[in-house]
Amino acid sequence: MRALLLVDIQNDFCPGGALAVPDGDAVVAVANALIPRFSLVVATQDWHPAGHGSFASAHEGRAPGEVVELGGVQQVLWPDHCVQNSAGASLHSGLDVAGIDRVTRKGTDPGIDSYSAFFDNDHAKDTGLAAFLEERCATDLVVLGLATDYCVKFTVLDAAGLGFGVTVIADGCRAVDLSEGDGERAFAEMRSAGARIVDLGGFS
Ligand code: VGL
Ligand code: ZN
Repeated sequence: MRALLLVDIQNDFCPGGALAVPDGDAVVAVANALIPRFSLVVATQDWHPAGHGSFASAHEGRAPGEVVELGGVQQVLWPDHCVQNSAGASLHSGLDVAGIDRVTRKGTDPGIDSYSAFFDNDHAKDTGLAAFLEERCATDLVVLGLATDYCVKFTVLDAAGLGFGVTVIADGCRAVDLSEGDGERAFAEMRSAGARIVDLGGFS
């Protein structure tokens, strides 16, 4: 059984948002085109408490883009984003939310970030998503969303590591591209991990 996994299609990652990904809202139409083709659809939501350790504002003298250690792993610092219950944390209003069966929230522990939909960045705690998918007999995942070089990438690497067959819809993803080429390198890493990378038009 194949499930659709929509990663962090939230206002703060779209133009006008706190951590806007260039052209981020372009993924909404791709998501909406795919949702009716799946009997199981999961969306993730980056869901940080105020003052989260991934926020530059939580580290005196630090700016977004700098790297610190958080929870024992390297952490890029971000502007405050996806604060729990804020408008920025809401799923994009254009997304067909009626077609979504379950929302997995992540990044709730202030002491560690969670790019992946499955595990915190130190892999010590899991979100429960893998158990849910197994219970629903999902063996294969089709993944798209934001951002290619962070939450999509780490979600796909963990999914492949957990044994799911993974297809990534490339034109349903957009990258932060802090360094030029980060998005393309992320697709290459996902492919090396066994993921199939296709565009919506080539998906069947
Ligand atoms: C993300 C940076 C910080 C993402 C989340 O969804 O890719 N990126 N938090
Ligand atoms: Zn975040």
